[in-house]
Amino acid sequence: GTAIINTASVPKSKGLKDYQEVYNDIAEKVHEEEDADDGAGRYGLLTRLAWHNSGTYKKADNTGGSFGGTMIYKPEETDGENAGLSIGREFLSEFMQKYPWLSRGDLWTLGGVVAVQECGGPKIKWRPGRQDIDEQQRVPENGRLPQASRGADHVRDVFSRMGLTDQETVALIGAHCLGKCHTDRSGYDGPWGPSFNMFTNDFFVRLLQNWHIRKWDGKKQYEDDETNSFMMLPTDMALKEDGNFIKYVKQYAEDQDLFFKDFANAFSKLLELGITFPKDSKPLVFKTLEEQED
Ligand code: ZEM
Repeated sequence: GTAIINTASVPKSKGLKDYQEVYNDIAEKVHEEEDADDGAGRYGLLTRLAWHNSGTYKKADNTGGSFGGTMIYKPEETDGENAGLSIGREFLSEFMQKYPWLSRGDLWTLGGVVAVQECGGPKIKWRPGRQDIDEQQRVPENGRLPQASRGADHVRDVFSRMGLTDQETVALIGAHCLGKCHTDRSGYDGPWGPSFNMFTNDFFVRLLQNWHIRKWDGKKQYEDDETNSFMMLPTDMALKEDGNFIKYVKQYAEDQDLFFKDFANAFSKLLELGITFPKDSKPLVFKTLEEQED
């Protein structure tokens, strides 16, 4: 078949100022809803939306990824792994009305950038220009997103299919510092730690502590020995059991600056998988709301 080329293109009149305005609108709404989801707010939800929008990418044929904003179409929309993400799309939909020149892929990935930066995470370089795919074509099939019940080989298969390295894989999964699992979405339950609305390296610090299988009638998940209040997914625990993944887990547990730097690079890359940007396109870096206060 013919190779798919997804060429980014930005409306001529739009630049950093316009995208910062959208960023600010999303950020204000995020801060208004700090109490949502029992105090988790919207950080986790919007980060996961940006990730699942991008994480269908397949390097071998350049299909999937964030370019087309295809998550509103079946079968991607009803992929079990995307359960609950309609809440995130709904949260952002008013900005689709307000900024009709912005594509879904741009809006959903920008939402992830806002979420990470507004809860203390690193600056995420971001480029605009994704184009809505409006026909129900080129919608990725189910089965591309990782399944939490599986092991290290599965995690490596999924992330290497996207063209990502072990180091990038581990860095990205550090986003599990944010938000939580919902029994009515994934069937898993609870947050990974106590500071689930702050971006930190806490996921790695906790992962290295001691865990046991939780006794409950839900899916197999882990519970911390110390307080029995936090969780790990089987795929999280697999990072600890794999000879190569564990190296990065230890590095990130020890060095939050290194984690922030590697996460920022890997997350930017994830959000751009499969997209051809114009040669002269410069990544945008947004100010947080706090940085814009007088
Ligand atoms: Zn997650 N993730 N994830 N993840 N994820 C959940 C929640 C969140 C996996 C997974 O199965 C699950 C990455 C990688 C992987 C976030 C970000 C990122 C949940 C719970 C599951 C089951 C969903 C629910 O019930 O609401 C697996 C198997 C992964 C790889 C092996 C990567 C990479 C991420 C970002 C870069 C975030 C922020 C959440 C919290 C969502 C929320 O609503 O609070």
